[in-house]
Order: sequence, then C-alpha cells, then structure tokens
Amino acid sequence: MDKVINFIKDKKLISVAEKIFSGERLDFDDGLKLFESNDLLSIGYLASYVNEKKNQDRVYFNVNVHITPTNICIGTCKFCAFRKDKGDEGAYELTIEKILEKLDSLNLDGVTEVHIVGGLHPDWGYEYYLEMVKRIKERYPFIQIKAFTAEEIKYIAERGGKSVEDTLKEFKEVGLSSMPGGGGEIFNPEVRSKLCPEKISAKEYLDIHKTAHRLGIKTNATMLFGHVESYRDRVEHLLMLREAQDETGGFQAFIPLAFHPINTRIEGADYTTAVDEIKTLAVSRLLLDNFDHIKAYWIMLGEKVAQLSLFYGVDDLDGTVVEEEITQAAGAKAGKYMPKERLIRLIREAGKTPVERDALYNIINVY
Ligand code: V47
Repeated sequence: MDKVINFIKDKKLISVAEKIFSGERLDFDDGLKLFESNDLLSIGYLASYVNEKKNQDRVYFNVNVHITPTNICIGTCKFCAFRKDKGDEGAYELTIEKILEKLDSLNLDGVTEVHIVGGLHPDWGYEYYLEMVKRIKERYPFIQIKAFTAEEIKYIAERGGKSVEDTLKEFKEVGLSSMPGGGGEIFNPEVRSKLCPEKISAKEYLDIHKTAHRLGIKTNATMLFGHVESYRDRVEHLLMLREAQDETGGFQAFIPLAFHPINTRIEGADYTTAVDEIKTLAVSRLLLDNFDHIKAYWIMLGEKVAQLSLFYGVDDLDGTVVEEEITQAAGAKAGKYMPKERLIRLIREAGKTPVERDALYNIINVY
C-alpha cells in the first residue's frame, strides 16, 4: 500500500487512506477532508478499493417502473418543482383504476419493481393508500412494490389514526416489499427548516426506517445535495445514517440525489457539477462502510456521469425507470427511460459484470 500512498496528490488524504487500508472506520474529520479535497482520482481509488472488497466487479441494476399517483401535496418543500395545490393548472390525482390502467399500458415484461411515491394528498385517507398497494399486488403478484417515503408513511398513519408500526405491518401484509429513501434531504435541522420546515425531522425519518427494518421491511436512504448545504452537513448526514445502520442493518442502498434547480424556490440555485456528483458518490462509499450498495440514479446524474461513477465506488445503477416525474419537473436532462440492454452495455464497457436484481437484491440474472 506504500506505493499507492505515494500516488496520493493531496497529502491531507494520506491519513485517511491509511485508515481505509487498515480497515479502520472513518470519522467526521476524515469525511470533511475528503469532501474538501479535489484529488478526485485518489478519492476514487479509495472508494473503488472499498467497493471491490464488498462487491467485486459486480454492478447491480433493476428493471423497474415508477408510478406517481398525485402531484397534489400539502407540503411546500422549496426544492420541489413537482408539487401542486388542488385546482392548480397541471395538478392531477389518479384513481386506483387509473393507476392500474397506467401500469397495464406499460410493458411490464421483465419488470420486477414498481416504485411509488407522490404528494401528500389532502383528501386521500389510509384506506385509499392501502387499497392501492393491495390492488397492484393482486394484479401483478410478480412485481415487488417499493413504496412510500418515511414522510408519506407518517402521513398515511396519521390519516388512519394508527401508529407507524401498525401501518407498516398492515401495508406489508397487503404487498409492500420495501421502502424508498426519499425525504432524507439534509438532516441538519437548520438547513432542513430552510428547505422544508413542515417535513418530518431527521430523527423521525430515521425512526420510521428503523421501525420498518425491525418489521423485516428493507429500505433505502437518500441525501439531496447541491443546494444550500455545506460539506459539514453532508458528513453529518452520512454519519447519522451509518449510526442507524449499525443499529438495524436494514438499509439496502444509499442514493445521493443531485439537486435540480428548475422551477424550484431556492434562490441562486444551479445544477450540480460532475466533479461534485462523483465526489459525493465516492465519499458516501467511504463513510457508509456498513451499506452494501451505493446507487447512482442516472435520471438525476445523467447516463455518462452514472457510468463513470462505477470507477468511483458505485455498484448499483437504478434502473430502466419508466415514467419518472419528479426530476422531470425540476429540469432533468437525462431522459426518462433506459432500455435494459443499454444499462448492460454501460456496465460492460466499464469492465464490470452486470447483475440484474429485484427490489430486494435477489439476483435474477448475471450477464
Ligand atoms: O424525496 C425532490 C428528491 C426524492 C428534487 O430509494 C429532488 O431507490 C433533485 O427518493 N432535484 C424522490 N431531487 C426520489 C427518491 C428516489 C429516487 C430513486 C430511487 C430511490 C430509492 C429514491 O427526490 C425526494 C427529494 O429528495 N427531489 N425535488 C429536485 N429539484
């Protein structure tokens, strides 16, 4: 490893590299040094070293579709370009019949996951959401339902006058397979109150995920980056996730979400850059030593950065993603759909082995 250490240009990273090579856990200061460094190749080398120990040359991907049942939302998150009030132009709400029709209209051949998130609709009750999951599962028993952020679960539970635990138990019974990581944003309370003052706190987000884990429901975690947060906020966010994962082990993947500025209400906001995106993915790989998977969401990163990230600690590409709406509203440039063959090619040309997985990381095929 001495030879490798000689190649590290940013000498502040040497002590971090030594910890990584000796298997020692990184701390807050290490995380900050990594984010503050522009020695992207060294950070990438380290992240790749850690990833290859965990995942060898495998890169996971999935064949999935997104359904967003409504954009009407009582929340007012400033980064969200998707939300509408009832009666606004472009506001929509899908009945369960319409959701099923929409799914019927998509080519579901080989689809293993439906990803469902949407607004907090002022009129929808507990039973509506439960029925939605039940009817989708009845119609497509072969598709795993990854649905509802922690924020939505809390809202649904409140609508039904139930605890989060009872709600999750009931949703699991009717077909909920796992939960997405949306709503993580940035945990720091000051930043959170600037971005989304009405949203559940970091503690609530983590408690809901931990409750799901204890009930055998796997979840993902996210961090929305590139708006008004600092590197310190990012490190704090990642270390809070690592601590929660130490407790339950129920997180499957971490997904850094690159902020998109169009139609949002964040002053002076701009798109993230490739360097910041790649660095954030790599540092996430290094700090989250207890997460198996770091996922590049190509819808937000673009196909090219997502592919390059496979050299910087990423082992998971989500996914074929038909019908994504949230990023489209905020100025997505990447497109809406990626054929499976293209995902396989992106992974192969990075010299890695494409592994198709379902929502629970069961292996469907190795290419
Ligand atoms: O919670 C909202 C984010 C999330 C913007 O768990 C924005 O497998 C960028 O969580 N720019 C929803 N991001 C998406 C999400 C997700 C996506 C893919 C996979 C998984 C998973 C989860 O999108 C929201 C919010 O954090 N978001 N507005 C925006 N302007």
